[in-house]
Amino acid sequence: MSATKSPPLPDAEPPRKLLNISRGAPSEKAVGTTAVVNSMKHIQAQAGLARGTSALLRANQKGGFDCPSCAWPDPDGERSSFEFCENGAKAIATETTKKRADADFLTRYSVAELGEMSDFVLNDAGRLTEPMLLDVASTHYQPISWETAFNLIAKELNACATPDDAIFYTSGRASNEAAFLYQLFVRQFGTNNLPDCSNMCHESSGAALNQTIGIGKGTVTLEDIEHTDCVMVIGQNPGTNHPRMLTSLEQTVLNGGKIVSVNPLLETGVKAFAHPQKISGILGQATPLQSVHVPVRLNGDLPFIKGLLKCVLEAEHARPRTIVDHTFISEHTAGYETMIADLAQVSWAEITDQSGVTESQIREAAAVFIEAKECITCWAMGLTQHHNAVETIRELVNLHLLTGKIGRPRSGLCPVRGHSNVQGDRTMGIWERPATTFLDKLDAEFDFTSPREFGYDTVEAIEAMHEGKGRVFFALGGNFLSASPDTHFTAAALRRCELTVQVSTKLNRGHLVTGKRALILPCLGRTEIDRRGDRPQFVTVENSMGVVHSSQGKLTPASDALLSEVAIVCRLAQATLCDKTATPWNKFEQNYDLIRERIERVIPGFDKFNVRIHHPGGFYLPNAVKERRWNTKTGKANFTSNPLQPLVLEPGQMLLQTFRSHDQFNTTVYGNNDRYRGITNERRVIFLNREDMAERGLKAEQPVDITSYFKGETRTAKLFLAIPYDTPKGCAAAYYPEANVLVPIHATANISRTPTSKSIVITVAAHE
Ligand SMILES: Nc1nc2c(c(=O)[nH]1)N[C@H]1C(S)=C(S)[C@@H](COP(=O)(O)OP(=O)(O)OC[C@H]3O[C@@H](n4cnc5c(=O)[nH]c(N)nc54)[C@H](O)[C@@H]3O)O[C@H]1N2
Ligand SMILES: Nc1nc2c(c(=O)[nH]1)N[C@H]1C(S)=C(S)[C@@H](COP(=O)(O)OP(=O)(O)OC[C@H]3O[C@@H](n4cnc5c(=O)[nH]c(N)nc54)[C@H](O)[C@@H]3O)O[C@H]1N2
Ligand SMILES: [Mo]
Repeated sequence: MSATKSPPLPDAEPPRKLLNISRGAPSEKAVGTTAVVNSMKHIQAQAGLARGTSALLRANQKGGFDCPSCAWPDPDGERSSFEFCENGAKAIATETTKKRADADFLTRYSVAELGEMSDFVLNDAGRLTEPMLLDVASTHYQPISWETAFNLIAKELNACATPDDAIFYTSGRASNEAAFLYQLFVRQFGTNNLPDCSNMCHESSGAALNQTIGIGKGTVTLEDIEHTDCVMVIGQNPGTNHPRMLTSLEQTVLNGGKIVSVNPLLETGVKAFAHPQKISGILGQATPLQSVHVPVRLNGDLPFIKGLLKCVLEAEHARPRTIVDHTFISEHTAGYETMIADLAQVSWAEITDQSGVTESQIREAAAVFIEAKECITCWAMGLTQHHNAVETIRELVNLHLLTGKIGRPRSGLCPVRGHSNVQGDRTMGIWERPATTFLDKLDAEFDFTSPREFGYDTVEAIEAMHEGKGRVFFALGGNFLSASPDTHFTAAALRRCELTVQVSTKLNRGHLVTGKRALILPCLGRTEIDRRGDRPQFVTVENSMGVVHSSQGKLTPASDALLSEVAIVCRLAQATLCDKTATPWNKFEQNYDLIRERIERVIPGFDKFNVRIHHPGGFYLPNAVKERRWNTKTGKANFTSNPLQPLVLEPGQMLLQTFRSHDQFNTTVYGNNDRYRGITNERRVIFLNREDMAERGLKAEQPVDITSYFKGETRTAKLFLAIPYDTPKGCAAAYYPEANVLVPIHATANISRTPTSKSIVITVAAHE
């Protein structure tokens, strides 16, 4: 093949084609039998009933595998035989599918032809089965042996002028063992360029919590949630994204607790829940969950929380020494006076104007919070993906510090994680900004000197590649192209690399938009037997509540050629580092206990790892905040001052949030429906406030184009259907990844640099 001929490039965006939409009213209750029927439909269609059911029954069981969907924890005590949810079942179905995106499939279509397929069709092609190479100027992927693939990567990596010319991404499904070895290899290679999906996810939570309470993680357990007096769910859609959380919220309510939901949308999950494993639920009887719903405007949370703080101070004034926890404040905190003084400068007019809710709505929510002796606040992407996300989360911390509702049973903070092991990956050192203490221990254990300069986060990695500074891009899982902001900018960045490599289970658009050469390295999934050395191995993961437990698949792998992620990292390290490494990669690959021994010696909290991991249900990592110890610079829990920074819109502009339908896991599209929001058979939709539609003369289901604005730049997304919806005026919503073309690469949060994909400034007009 001629190296000069450039083949046609596949489009980086999902095809701009409409399906055949039908609409109904949003659902009044979540789960129930419809969800069970739906789970079984997906399982049967993909995996077949026997293989699928056998997998489902092992999901989240002690001794089974960790569900590859979200990071919601499992009960510590007795578990039901159905510890999975509808969307977990879809994740399992998609992994255990009988379909294969094998060499036959991948050699049949050119990458340009594959690019014309929808994300649903790409994923539906099935499991990847053998390593594939897209060579320079080639139109099609071709099979390649593992050995040749590793040698090719090693050659490209070693041709880098500096190790910082290579970028190593991680998605949050990698096990602790794979993640630990991966960061070790990357640092032995000589760089801290370890961007991960967390940069786009809970980075803002980590940044806010580390500064204020000294740990970047949550401070509560499942037990705490079920027995607290109030759970505030803010900027999170548990019914779709953490469905098993509804079981816990139902328990909270049955135990007499209240749920406050703060969300521009009245999401079905928090309205009412019919437990699918209880007779009442099967009969369709639902437990109403939320007591109060506060429909804040997009990015209206900081002023809303300031309103809550004002109410707390007022109530304390009326009933002195009953609401504000003065003993806690004086013993445990710093910065109280400044915070109080700054709060006094903020007026109710600013609060209501910028939050989009009335004073009485705020007072109603505040009354529940004040009345509750104990309270837990849970949040997710609705808080983390804004320009002032870190400030907003710090303000939440202020609320809990002021009332002492932290570091004691049934009270605290709960950033609800996304990917099933995203929290564990960070614990294992997947971070572009590692702590010196961690690197020192890593160096001592493995007898090398790790680089100390911070690496690129996700957005910095894209910018670097765009400037031609990234020679090799390697991804341990995920779909960097479609998950990242500014799809076309990211595509151009990836295309400048010499080599892009992805360790994957399923085909996605990221495999089509590549560097000059590209490799797909197919790996085992969570549900599959991982036989290495003389026995089946297991891996470990950490859930949202800091519980480390084992995960062991029991199904026959999708193909004999698959390698585990651990094996891939070990072989990559050996091929690349050769005699420059003294680490026993080969032994690690044969026996994962040996990896755990090393994790124990490097990372605090893993004492007797290989013993304790066999305790049914695993073990909790230490969490100083639970004992009211604060590993912050001041040694105290820090109050902070977080000025209001409203986004100023021009006439006609609105804010757009990009969120998930009920039928996807991030960029993996399971189907084209969003049952709870009443949408069937379409993803190219934009939910709009009815008045906003009328003002623009838009009719229901009319095709529209969306333009986004940032510092004089514009971006467009064409051909979406306008859907009238109960969303606050000026607040629109569209699905990710279709809307990612609109997210400006430089629109990132202060401090955390997370893309602001929940508040994009847009206009909407009839489609041209
Ligand atoms: N089935 C399924 N499960 C998943 C995922 C999936 O795609 N599918 N993804 C996983 C991952 S990686 C993650 S991070 C989590 C994501 O879990 P979520 O954060 O629940 O995900 P989103 O769909 O982005 O929903 C954001 C929610 O916040 C609300 N919101 C948006 N902006 C604002 C705001 O400014 N203020 C407030 N108060 N609310 C706002 C939206 O209306 C929506 O209800 O889920 C995980 N679990
Ligand atoms: N606009 C917008 N953008 C967003 C978000 C948003 O709300 N709005 N959310 C952000 C968030 S919270 C996140 S976490 C990121 C997600 O970003 P990523 O984690 O990069 O994306 P995923 O879609 O979860 O990755 C899916 C791919 O992972 C691979 N995969 C699945 N299971 C495994 C496995 O076990 N091992 C390996 N090696 N590969 C596997 C499959 O090939 C699949 O195609 O996206 C972010 N992007
Ligand atoms: Mo996430």
